[in-house]
Amino acid sequence: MKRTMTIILVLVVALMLYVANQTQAQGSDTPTATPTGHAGHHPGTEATLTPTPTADDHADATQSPHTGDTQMGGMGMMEMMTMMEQMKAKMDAMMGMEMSEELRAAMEEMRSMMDMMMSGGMMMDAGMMSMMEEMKAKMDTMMGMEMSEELRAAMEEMRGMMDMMMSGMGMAETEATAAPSGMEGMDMGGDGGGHAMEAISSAGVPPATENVGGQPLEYTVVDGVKVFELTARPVIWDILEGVKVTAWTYNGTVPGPMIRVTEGDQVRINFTNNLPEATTIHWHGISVPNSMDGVDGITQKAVEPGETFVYEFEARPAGTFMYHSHVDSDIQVGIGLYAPFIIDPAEASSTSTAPDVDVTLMLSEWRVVDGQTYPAMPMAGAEPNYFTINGKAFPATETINVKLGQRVRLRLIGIGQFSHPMHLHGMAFQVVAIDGYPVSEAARITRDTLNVAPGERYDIEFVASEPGTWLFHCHILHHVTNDGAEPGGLVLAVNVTE
Ligand SMILES: [Cu+2]
Repeated sequence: MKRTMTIILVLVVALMLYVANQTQAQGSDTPTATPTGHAGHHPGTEATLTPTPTADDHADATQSPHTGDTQMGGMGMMEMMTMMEQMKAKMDAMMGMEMSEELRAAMEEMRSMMDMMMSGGMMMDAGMMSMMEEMKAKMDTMMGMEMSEELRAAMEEMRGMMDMMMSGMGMAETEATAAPSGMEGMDMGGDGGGHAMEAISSAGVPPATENVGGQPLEYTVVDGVKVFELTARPVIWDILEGVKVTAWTYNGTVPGPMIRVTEGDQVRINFTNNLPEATTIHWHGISVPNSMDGVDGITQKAVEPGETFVYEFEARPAGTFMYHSHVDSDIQVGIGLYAPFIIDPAEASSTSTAPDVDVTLMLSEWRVVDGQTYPAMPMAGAEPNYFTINGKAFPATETINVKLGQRVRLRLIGIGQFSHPMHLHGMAFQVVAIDGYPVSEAARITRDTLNVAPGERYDIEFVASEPGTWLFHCHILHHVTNDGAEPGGLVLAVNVTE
C-alpha cells in the first residue's frame, strides 16, 4: 500500500486524519482524567517547573489553512485535495469561454496534467513538485497570450491557487530535508514510511477516566484460580499537562494495570479486545505453556475486535515481568499496550526480603505532532519527542517519597524501542535482579547509572541515606526533554525526608 496507493485510499486516510484532528481538538476541551489519589503518585515538583509548549498549542496553530507556513499534516492534505478540485472546476469553466486555438490547446494540456496528478495517488514528492512547476510555467506562457478580461481574471486566480499549493508543499519538502523529524503527516510517497507514518486515529476515542497507570488489578478467586479481567481499548491519555496522546491501553490506563500474584498461583486472564484492530497478550519472561505465549500466527490466532480470549497459566518464576501486545508490536506496544506483571516469591529469602518502598517504573517513548499520536520508532521520521515513566513525562512523573534510612527498590522495565541509561543522583544502588532473576549477594554490583535496554528488567535497590530531593533520570539527555524543551521526559524526583 505504498506505491500503488490510489487516490481513493488517500482521500479516505486524509478524511480520517481530518476527523481525528477535529475529535482531538474537541477532546482537549472535555474534562478528563479523574485523579484517583493513589498514595505516592503526587508530583511534588510541578510547582517549580515551567511546562513547555505543548502539542495542543501546535495543533491550534495549524488549524488555519492557507497560511503556507504550516506543516503538511492531515489538514494540509485535505486542503490540497480541495484546492485541486477547485482548480479543476475552474479550468472546466474556463474551457467553456472563448479563446484562441493556441490557448485552448495549452489549457487542455494543463487540464490533463492536473488529471494525472490527481490520479497519481497524490504523492507529495519531488515528482509532483516538478509537475507543478511545469504547470506554473505553462500558466505563465498562457498569461502572455491574448485573452478576454474574464478569462485573464480566472487565470490569475488559478495561478494564485497554484502558488499557495506550492508554498505549502515547499514547506513540507524543506522540513523533510532539514530534519528527519519533519517527515510526519502525509508523506506517503516514500518506501520508508508505510503504515508507521500514519497517526493513530483519535476518532471517537474517549478521554481516560483514570490518571495513574500501573496500579494493582483486583481479582476474584474461582476454584482456587486468581481471575483477572482485562479489556484492551483506546483512550485519550495525558502524558503531561496539556499534552494528550491517543493510547491503546489495557483497562484504560498507561501502563495497563499491574498484575501482582505469588509464585505458584494459578492465574486466569479473561481478555477482551475492544480495539479497532486485532491483538494478543504476551507474558514477557513468565514461564507459560507455549499455547499461552500470545504470539500472533505462532501460538494463537490474534484476538479480533470484539472477541475474548482466556489466558491461563501458573505464575512462575518469581520476579519482575510484564505483559504486552504481540501484534504489530512496533505500533501497538509503543502506543500503550503494556503493563507490569510482578510475581512475588512464595517464601522470603535473603535475596528477596521485601523493601520498605517498592516501585515499578516502565520506560517508553511517544511521538506527538500537531496534537496527533504516531508510534515512536528508532527510524528517521518516526523518532520520539516525548519520553515517559509509567505513562507520564516529567514534571508529571511520580515523586518517590521515602524516609531516611529506608530501603528502596525500583523495578525498571524497558518497554519502548530505545535504551535508557538511568542515573541516580546522590546515592549508589545495587542491581539485585536482572530480567526477574535474583542476583546473588556476592555477585551484586554497585552502580549509579544503569542502561535499561528494550525488553530488559532490572530491580535496583538503595538505602535512602542522604536527605534531600534527588533526581533519577535517563542520561541520554535528549530523553529528558518534552518536545525538545528541558527539563522533561525521563526524570523523576526521589524525595528523602528525615
Ligand atoms: Cu533514555
